[in-house]
Amino acid sequence: MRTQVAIIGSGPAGLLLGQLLHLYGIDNLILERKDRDYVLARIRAGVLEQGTVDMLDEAGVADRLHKEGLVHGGVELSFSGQRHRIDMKTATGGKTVTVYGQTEVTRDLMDARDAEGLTTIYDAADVSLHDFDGDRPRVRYTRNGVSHDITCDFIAGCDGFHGVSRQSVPADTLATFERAYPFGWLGILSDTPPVSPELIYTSHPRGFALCSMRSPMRSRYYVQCALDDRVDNWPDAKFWDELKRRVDPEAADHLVTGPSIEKSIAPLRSFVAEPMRFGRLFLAGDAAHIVPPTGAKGLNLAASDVRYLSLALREFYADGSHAGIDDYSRRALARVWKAERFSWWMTSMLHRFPDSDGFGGRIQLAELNYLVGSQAATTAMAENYVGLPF
Ligand code: RFL
Ligand code: PHB
Repeated sequence: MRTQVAIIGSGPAGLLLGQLLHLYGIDNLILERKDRDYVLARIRAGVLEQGTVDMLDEAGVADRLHKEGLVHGGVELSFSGQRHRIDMKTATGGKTVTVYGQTEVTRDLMDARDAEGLTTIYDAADVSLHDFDGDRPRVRYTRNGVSHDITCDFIAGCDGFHGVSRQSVPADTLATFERAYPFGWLGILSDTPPVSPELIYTSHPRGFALCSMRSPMRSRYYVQCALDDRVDNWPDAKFWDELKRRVDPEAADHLVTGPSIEKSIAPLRSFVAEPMRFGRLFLAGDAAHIVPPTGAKGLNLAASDVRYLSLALREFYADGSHAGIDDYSRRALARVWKAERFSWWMTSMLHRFPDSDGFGGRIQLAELNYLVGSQAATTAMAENYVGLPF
C-alpha cells in the first residue's frame, strides 16, 4: 500500500489532520489500534476554543456543532462559599468558547471521513514505524494475523500519550519535561440538567470540583480524588454527596442528581516532548504533550498542532517548500508551552495539595481574590481560556 501521509491514531488529532489534508488534495490513511465504537465511547474533553471551532468549520464538519454546541461567554469561579463570574467575552473583546463533547467532534469527523470514502484501518495491531530519517518512511501493522506494509512520504504520530510514535524515536534525540500531580479527577456523566448555565470551577478545602455539561439535559461533574482511588469506591450517592459539600450553597441547593451513565478516574499530568519532528515523522496532540484538564486545553492543543502541520504539508505539496515543515516543531511548541503554563497555573490555584500547609492555602486564596478583583488578572485568565492566537 502507498499513501502520501500515514496517520497513526484516530483521535481528534488524527481525524482532523486527515480531513484537512484531504481538502488540500493530499492522500492519507489512518491506522487505529482500537475499533470505531471503542474510540467513540471514550468520554473526555468538552470545551472548544474559537480557533478549534474555526478549524472544524474549515474541515466542513461543524454543522451539528453549530446546531447543538453551547456557546459560553463566561465561566464561574467558586471559593469561600461564593461564586464569581469571569466575563470572558467582555474581557477579550467578544471571544467565546463552545461546549461540545469530544465524542461528538470525533463522530462528526468519522462520519465525514466515511462520506468521502477515506481509508481508516481499525484494529491495526503491532503498528511500527520505519526509515523516517530518510525519504521513504514505512509503516507496518498486522490485522487479523496478516502483516501489511505502507510506504509514504510522511508519518503523522497522532496516537496519544501511550502511542507507538513517540516511542519509536531514539531516546537520545528526545527531551521530555514532566510533572505528575498528587491527585486525580473522578468524573461522572448523567442525564440531568446542568446545575448552572455556565461552568463552575470550585476550590474547596475538601478539594477541587467542576460542574460542566454536554447539553441542556446532560451534565458532566468532576471531583478531585486521591491518585490511588478507584471508581468502585464511589457509588453515585457518595459522589453527589461529595460534590454538594464542595460547591457553593446555591449550587448545592439546585443540583439535580440522577444515575451516572459513565464514571471514570483520570490522573493529572503535565508532559512535553521536544522536538515534535524527527525527519519525516511529526508528533501531534497527546502523542507530544499532556496537560492537566483544569484549563480545558488538551483537545484544543491537538487541534492547533494539526493546524500548523496541515499548513506545512500543504505548502510542501503545493510549492515543494520545506519552510513550514522545518518550522513545525518550533511553532507548535511555542503555543504548547503557553497552554502548559496556563493549565499548570489553573491546577495549582484550584486544587488541594496533600502536602500544602496553611501558607500554601492562603496564597491560593489570595490568588483567587486577586483574579476576580483585578480587571488585568481577569483579562489574562480570559484570553488564555478562550485560546491564544495561533
Ligand atoms: P487521543 O484522543 O488519545 O487519540 C489517540 C488515538 O491513537 C490510538 N492509538 C494507536 N493507534 C495505532 N497504533 C498504536 N500503537 C496506537 N496507540 C494509540 C488510540 O487508540 C487513540 O484512538 O489523542 P489526540 O488525538 O491527540 O487527542 C487529544 C485529546 O484526546 C486529549 O488531549 C484530551 O481528551 C485530554 N483530556 C481532556 N482534555 C480536556 O480538555 N478536558 C477533559 O476533560 C479531558 N479529559 C482527557 C480527559 C484525556 C484522557 N486520557 C488521555 C486518558 C480524560 C482522559 C481519561
Ligand atoms: C468537561 O466538560 O469535560 C470539562 C470542561 C472543562 C474542563 C475540563 C473538562 O476544564
